[in-house]
Amino acid sequence: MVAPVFLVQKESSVTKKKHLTQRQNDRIAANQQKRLDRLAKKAEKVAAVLDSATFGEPEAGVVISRFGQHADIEDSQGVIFRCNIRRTVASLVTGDEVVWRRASQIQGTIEGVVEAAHERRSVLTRPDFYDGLKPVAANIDLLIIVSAVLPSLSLNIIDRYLVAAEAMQIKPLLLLNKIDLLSTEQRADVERQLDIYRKIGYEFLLLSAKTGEGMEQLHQYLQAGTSIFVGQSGVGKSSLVNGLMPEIAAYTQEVSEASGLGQHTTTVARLYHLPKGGNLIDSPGIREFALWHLEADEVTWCFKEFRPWLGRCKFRDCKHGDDPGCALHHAVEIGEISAERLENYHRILVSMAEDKPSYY
Ligand SMILES: Nc1nc2c(ncn2[C@@H]2O[C@H](COP(=O)(O)OP(=O)(O)OP(=O)(O)O)[C@@H](O)[C@H]2O)c(=O)[nH]1
Ligand SMILES: [Mg+2]
Ligand SMILES: [Zn+2]
Repeated sequence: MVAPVFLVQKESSVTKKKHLTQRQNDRIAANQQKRLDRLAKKAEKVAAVLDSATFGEPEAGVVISRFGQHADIEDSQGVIFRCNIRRTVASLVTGDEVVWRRASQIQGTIEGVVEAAHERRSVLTRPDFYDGLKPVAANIDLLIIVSAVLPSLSLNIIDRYLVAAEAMQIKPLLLLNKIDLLSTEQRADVERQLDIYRKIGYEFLLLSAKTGEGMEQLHQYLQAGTSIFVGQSGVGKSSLVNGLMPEIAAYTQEVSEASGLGQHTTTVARLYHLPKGGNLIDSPGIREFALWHLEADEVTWCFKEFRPWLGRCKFRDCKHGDDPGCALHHAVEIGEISAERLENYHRILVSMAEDKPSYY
């Protein structure tokens, strides 16, 4: 099933789906109206604050986190200021480079205002069922796809993320966490499964945030540029951040105790500077990365090892299913493409068609 966290259930029967689609549409419209009303109210408040405040000279800054109408902006000295965002700033996410001005007097919790955002080098987006394609983080150099080996290793989910990484042209790194939970045989089995990716040219790391195994290697990948952890909730993204930066672990603990939830679930993306260099963004877990926004042809292209074989099928409109003379199937037979990858490719195409919201 393809769905961001808070999503509707997949409907199996066609009639049920039609019925629900109408209900979904009504709900979407109602929710959108509510959201617009809320936003308008907030914008009024923000405008009132901005009108009554005076600001210093424009400065350069980086977005550490974004919360609705506010953003935490880091100045060139590494100090963080909570800022309002001008309505003229169309989109602002963690990692964005901005021009901002500090308030001459703090207004409530607001210490400045974001005036403009620079053009992005890269952007991580994900399709939201209600809002369309939404940016998650900007100026990313390395997309670290975090999975946990237990309860089970899902190559299908990994393949979805790899498609997203290829589509966004951001270099991926596969990271398998919680290997402390595996027996020697289970570990050998996982390594064997991952060999598929090694052959394609994707790098992967096995590690444990719990025991610290593999953390040294991870450090090396993170030293340059900005990396982001993505993956399902509970795979251990925040635990890895804590392992990399022990000094912030206490902070995370405090926050979660204060919330009384007894859980650490991350709710907004946040950028950290690593002590050995490089930036790391921790992001909230998502169930699965939807790929509605891609065309079937694009998905095919995003299976990197398929590329040399494309255009070589007997039929120009080959769907690479059981069509005769399919070059991809030939490549599977001679061991150049893994059967699992071709299978997951078809699963992705099927799920894209099934789960796409009606207005996409
Ligand atoms: N055994 C074991 N458990 C781990 C490891 N890493 C994390 N965990 C546990 O897995 C659970 C989830 O960890 P988090 O770091 O909160 O997961 P997350 O990916 O940040 O989750 P979200 O913020 O919801 O996306 C916690 O109970 C951790 O203690 C590991 O290497 N080994
Ligand atoms: Mg987390
Ligand atoms: Zn084919």
